[in-house]
Amino acid sequence: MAKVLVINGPNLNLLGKREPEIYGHETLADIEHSLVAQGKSAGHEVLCFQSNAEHELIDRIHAAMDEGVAHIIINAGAYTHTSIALRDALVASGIPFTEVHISDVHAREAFRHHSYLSDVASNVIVGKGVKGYAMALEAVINNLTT
Ligand code: CA2
Repeated sequence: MAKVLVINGPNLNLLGKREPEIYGHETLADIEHSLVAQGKSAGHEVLCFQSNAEHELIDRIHAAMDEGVAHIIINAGAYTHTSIALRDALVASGIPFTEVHISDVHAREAFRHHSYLSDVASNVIVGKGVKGYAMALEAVINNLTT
């Protein structure tokens, strides 16, 4: 059994409550429950964490190092486009990670086109809606099993 940590960054606690035309109708709790179930059915443990605070996201990544987390799936929200500190934490952890974005960031404003995470991510899933989280976890599970 492996541990997979799913991290969501700022404003993603609003999923399903605002801007459904961009982010869909599912709440973060819905998404987290189904990821936990998806992991469990493959024999793995999925841990979930959301914060609006950059330092809490960094602290959670640091804690993951001592917990034996095998993989991190992260939607860093707007910190994707701004945070060298988050990138440094992910790289320092040595834990491989998948970057997820619900919307197609490349079809949106220019300031969303650059990610501080993509070039150090092991996988990037963009613009698949909230299904992107399940796709990310499926790929992680397949890699853990092979
Ligand atoms: O598409 C994504 O998943 C984003 O990471 C979402 C971030 C945005 O800053 C990134 O450029 C792309 C914004 C998260 C805001 O989440 C909300 C969810 C529901 C309602 C309002 C905001």
